[in-house]
Amino acid sequence: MRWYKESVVYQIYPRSFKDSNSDGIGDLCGIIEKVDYLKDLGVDVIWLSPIYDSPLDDNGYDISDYYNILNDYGSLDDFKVLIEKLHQREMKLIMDLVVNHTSDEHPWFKEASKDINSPYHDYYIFRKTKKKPNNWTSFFGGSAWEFNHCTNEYYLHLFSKKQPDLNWENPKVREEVKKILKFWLDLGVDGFRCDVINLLSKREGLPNGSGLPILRGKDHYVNGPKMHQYLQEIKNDVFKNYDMFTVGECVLITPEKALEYIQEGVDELNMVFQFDHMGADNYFVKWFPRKFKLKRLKKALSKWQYALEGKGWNSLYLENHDQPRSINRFGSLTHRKESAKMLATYIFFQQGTPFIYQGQEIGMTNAHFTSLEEYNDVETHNIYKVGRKVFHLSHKNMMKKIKYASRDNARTPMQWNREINGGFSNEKPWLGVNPNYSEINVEECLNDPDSILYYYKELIALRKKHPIIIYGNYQEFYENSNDIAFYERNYLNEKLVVACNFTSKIQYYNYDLNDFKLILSNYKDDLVPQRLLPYQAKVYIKKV
Ligand code: ISL
Ligand code: CA
Repeated sequence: MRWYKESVVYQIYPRSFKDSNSDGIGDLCGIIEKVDYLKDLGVDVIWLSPIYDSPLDDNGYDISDYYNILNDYGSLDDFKVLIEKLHQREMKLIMDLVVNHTSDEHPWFKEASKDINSPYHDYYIFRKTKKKPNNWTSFFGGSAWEFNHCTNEYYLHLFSKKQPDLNWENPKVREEVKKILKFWLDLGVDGFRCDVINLLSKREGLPNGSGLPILRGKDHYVNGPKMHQYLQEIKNDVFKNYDMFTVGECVLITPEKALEYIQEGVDELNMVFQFDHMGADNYFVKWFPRKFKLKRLKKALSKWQYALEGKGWNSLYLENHDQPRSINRFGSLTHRKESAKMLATYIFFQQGTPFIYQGQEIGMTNAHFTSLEEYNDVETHNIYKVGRKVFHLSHKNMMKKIKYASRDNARTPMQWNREINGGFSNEKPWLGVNPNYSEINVEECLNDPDSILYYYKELIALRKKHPIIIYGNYQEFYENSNDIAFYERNYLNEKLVVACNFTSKIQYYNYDLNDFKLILSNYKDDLVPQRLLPYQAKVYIKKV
């Protein structure tokens, strides 16, 4: 057993969590203020989205100094206090590790882009060609190449042009990364969420990709040829010397490929974040939405449950800082509380380590912005331009897409109470607060015994009490239903059953519940065994 399997992780997006010094920006001291809130919720691990020095083109996923904290967020001393406070309470902390690219304002890139003979030039992927070296497109829209006038070359950026990709072929780059890892691990960090980790290795020759200008080139940089060599090296030189875990964000990953990284014994990574279930309401790219179908969500998650069973460990999530809020996507705004609890039940009782994204535990919903200017996210603005210029879509159409899919939907400030700006800050926040903060906030939840927050607390507590929730295997029923999700877990001499209604209508199922005991439901009464009220979730357990 490794402790990460039994943990529940809580993701903090520092800019939007809590502002302690009234500048409208969340910070480390704000997080420190809320450590007891997190402890009380029962989570074991905190994952911090990037807090390193950064010009914030991509809100910190563009790092200009790996050894320092962004001024907005505080100091290294604040960070040490945070770690200490968490460790005192037996909680752990993982950092975001962003090493596929740096900021273009990182000193390495500044040197590299000025001088072809600089030792840092080979830290990045430059090509001296008349035209763009190939037809790859960036994740944020447009070409993945930018011209650098100073050296008369193009450089590769799979994300924004202010995020040049590092050249992992260069052993010096790998040494730098190991140094960074050791620095934070020696400060007491307990692991890393590794950003787009399966993009590190680019195919030699950087050949053209095929298809539409969306993720074009992916065949040549997703799970590239040297991925295992790089990760093995890092594992052997760093990871294996610490009591820590990693979860690798792996775009476009299949369970088979994932196992090559996470299979027990291989342990290049401990878990991956996969994206299959994020396609339940779109055509694989969120800018092409389609109506949510439960069957798609279940099929994707069940596939991972079955494929990793006994071989590797799943990560379980419905939200993060890149995804719109799950109630808007898979639940219902008219049954907000019921559906938030039902979604929590559905995901939490599968096998794997659950990740809660800040605000999910109080049922926060998508942002309420009406103009493009209110959005901050670089992806949102880039995609708007691509949609208008390349695909010739109307402003109205693009705004509709953005309203549904923008990453800012999940980045609005955390709603703590009904005071100004939801108690996040006394000053105007860097990103607009959702006006629904007067109804949806932590304080309101703490005063309501029936709140989503207490339900999460109960879920976490149940997980600690019943090992079957962590270790049981997974068996799905009603897999073709678009209305209900239904699965069993089995472990030693126990059986657990989870039934969830994803509709606003009453649903029935056929399953012999004799001798089962109800251990959880999001409705107090009306617990007729084979019936589910709108968005109801029920969990039963029995000894076998
Ligand atoms: O958010 C996405 C689509 O809207 C994803 O394609 C996302 O860009 C991808 O999952 C990679 O995400 C990670 O790396 C990015 C950063 O912008 C994201 O916030 C991060 O989670 C580049 O570092
Ligand atoms: Ca602040």
